[in-house]
Amino acid sequence: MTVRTAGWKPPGGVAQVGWHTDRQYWQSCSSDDMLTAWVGFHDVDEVNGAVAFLPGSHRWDITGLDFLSQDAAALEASIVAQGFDPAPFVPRMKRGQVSFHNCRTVHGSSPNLSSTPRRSIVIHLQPTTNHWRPGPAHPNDTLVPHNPTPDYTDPTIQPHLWPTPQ
Ligand SMILES: O=C(O)CCC(=O)C(=O)O
Repeated sequence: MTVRTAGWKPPGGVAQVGWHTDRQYWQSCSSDDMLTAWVGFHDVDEVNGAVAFLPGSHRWDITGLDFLSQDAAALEASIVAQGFDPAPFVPRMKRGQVSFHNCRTVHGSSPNLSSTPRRSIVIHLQPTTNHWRPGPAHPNDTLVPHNPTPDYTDPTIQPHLWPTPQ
């Protein structure tokens, strides 16, 4: 588990987070079964940029989808062309509530159209089998010991939340 401050979404309708999966940023992890826990410090909804999810997308084969594209309409068209549903689910959440998403779930968030910042924190969870592999570094890699490569097992940084199944 790694805690990482994430969300400072200023008011004014500028910042948005485009569709993406967290897996695409965690290339240096061996596991496909990581989770993100997202916690808002405010009530969130469509107005102040709640995180939106594409239901079931953790099961999609996304190799044909270009999440780095700046063209949202083209990306949506390619989602449809692959036979997937681009209709998002936007959970309205009270401050302090937690949402969990699989690292392969496609998600993003819209601009904050309210008059106050939207702040949040994210917690990254990994199975104990996860280990470093060569790949583009993630900021989490700077938080963990290196022995000599990033070591995702240090319980000081990565506490166990659930015992390893016997
Ligand atoms: O906080 C947001 O608006 C987006 C968060 C997100 O995409 C993530 O933590 O993976």
